[in-house]
Amino acid sequence: MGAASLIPEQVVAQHASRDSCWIIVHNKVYDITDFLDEHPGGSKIILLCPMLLYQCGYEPIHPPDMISSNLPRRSKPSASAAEKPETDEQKKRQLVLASRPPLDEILNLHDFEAVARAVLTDKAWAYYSSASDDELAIRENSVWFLPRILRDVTSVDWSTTILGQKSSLPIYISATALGKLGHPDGELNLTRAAAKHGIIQMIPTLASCSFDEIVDAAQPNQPLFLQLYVNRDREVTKKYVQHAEKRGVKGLFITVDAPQLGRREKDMRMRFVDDGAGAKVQEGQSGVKKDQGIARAISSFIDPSLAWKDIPWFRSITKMPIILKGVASPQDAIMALEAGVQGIVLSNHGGRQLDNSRSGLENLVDIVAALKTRGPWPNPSFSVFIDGGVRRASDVLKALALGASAVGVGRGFLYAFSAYGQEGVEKAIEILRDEFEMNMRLLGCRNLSELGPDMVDASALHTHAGLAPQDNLYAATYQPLRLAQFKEF
Ligand code: 173
Repeated sequence: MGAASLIPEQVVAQHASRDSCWIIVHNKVYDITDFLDEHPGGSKIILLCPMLLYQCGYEPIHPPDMISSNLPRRSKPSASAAEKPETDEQKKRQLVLASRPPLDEILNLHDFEAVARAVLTDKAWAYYSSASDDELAIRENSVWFLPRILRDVTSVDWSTTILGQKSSLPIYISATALGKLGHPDGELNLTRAAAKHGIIQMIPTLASCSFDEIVDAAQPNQPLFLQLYVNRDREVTKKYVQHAEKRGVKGLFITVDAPQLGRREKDMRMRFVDDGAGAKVQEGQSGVKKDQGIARAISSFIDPSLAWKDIPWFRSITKMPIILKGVASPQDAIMALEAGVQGIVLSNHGGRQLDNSRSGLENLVDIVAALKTRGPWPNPSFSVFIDGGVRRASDVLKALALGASAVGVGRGFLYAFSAYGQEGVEKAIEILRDEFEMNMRLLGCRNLSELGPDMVDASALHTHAGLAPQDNLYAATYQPLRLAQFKEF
């Protein structure tokens, strides 16, 4: 294409209103004025463009086939945008990537987190790591083991089944959005590693890769689950769910703890820092509040009216097991059982939704006790999962001892592929596998059915004092009292 057809970024930025809206995707300029009202995420977010595209990127948010399957019907690429030179941030990222510790020096999932923090862009790190408000609910660890001795633990087996599907670990990969913020292959890193190691991936509704791309990357008969954000337009949801079932998905995890996205202030503040000239477009013309983080900006399609009365409808549109993801109270757990769903995930959404909401682990004991009053336990047709804060096999074993069927790991794998791609995820799985072997031996458990509440001390489970994470914002602004000062001498 000749130089004459190159359109500078600044020119595109002038077309950011309802009357004329251009965007840049993959270095092509599109006039999408007519498409504005049909955008699933609403028109406001599009009116952030082209700034948004440069800020958080089109790629992580939209599947690659989005523009080819939607836009060309209405708007052909008008021209190519001027190639953007490599930014300082990109150059720095290349240097940091080149100096990562070798993978064999990675000993645990915290190591991945540290490497991910260094290699991710500030924006991606802020999005992935942020929790809500004061970030108090993000981690929890108050259960201690009571191991048994003198049982022949030469061979130990930590394999299991999850919703009837074989899994080499009592862990599934929980859904996390926007995988391409961390690595160019996004969620496919997880799909491929899961296939190699026999674990199950839950595909997020808001994956960067398209649903079909992920399913196509899976091996024949590789079990996959789907996480669902329910659309205000139920026809969209119905089509999506039925397509997933047709493609062989083995479980539908409906997120029920996010009628509105929590305030992730790290994520929100990144927009302040990097706005630059684009902020004018945002404030003056788009009506989208400047203080929205990435997640809030793309979540407007989620239906806050979702209610118990909708469960029979979900049952009527699919035969997949239905699991409610984000349950926190015994009353809701019983309502889920009575509503006839096949399970629940006890979760506080990785501490990203209601801050100060208790962890899945903490809620597990009361919820299992409540469920026991309503029928057989363990109940083969009703599974209880937990997620949140899991970095070690010991975290998983504690949950299983207290009655969970399996445990979801989200950020742990996200950081592994952000740092090392598919290899990182494989290494994380191998580390967890080794930890299971050692911990099961040390616990005196030969298989997972030998785990039980008698092997853990959960008496400090509700003791938040002392175990509660620090409120960093408070700590940074609080001015401590000072002791009497000596005179200078
Ligand atoms: O936790 C999240 O970030 C999340 O679930 C989400 C929801 C909507 C849009 C993007 C991410």
